[in-house]
Amino acid sequence: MTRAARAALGLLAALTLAGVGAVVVEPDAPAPPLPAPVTVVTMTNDNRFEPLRVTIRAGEAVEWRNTSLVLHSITTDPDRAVRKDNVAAPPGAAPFFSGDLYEGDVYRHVFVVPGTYKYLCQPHEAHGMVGWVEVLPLR
Ligand SMILES: [Cu+2]
Repeated sequence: MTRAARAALGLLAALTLAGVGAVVVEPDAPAPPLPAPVTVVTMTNDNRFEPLRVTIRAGEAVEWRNTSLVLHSITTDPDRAVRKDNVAAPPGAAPFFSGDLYEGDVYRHVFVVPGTYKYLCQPHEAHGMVGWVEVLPLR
């Protein structure tokens, strides 16, 4: 490979990692790593998850952003729920807990096990602050 071709490939890889442009791969070159898609859910001043339900594929992440002035959290852990039916996860999925999320904080979780997850915000469970993540199996 010429130096120019190598430089062009390097630039393409950098643009790809930055989420810019199409991926061009030479037939004999290994595919550059693509970042897994991230689905964003915001946590609002009126104690809601927006959107309420998201659907992703196994191996993808959901990123919760506290865009409010209020403390929120995210958990699927039944031990942190007042009502156990406010959380759910498929068999084999370990419960998770974000910890306290203040204004501007971000929490990301990668979902590996397909199935339906129901999660809550611990400070606002009584206000009905719950949400759902549907994780589809790999194609
Ligand atoms: Cu909350």
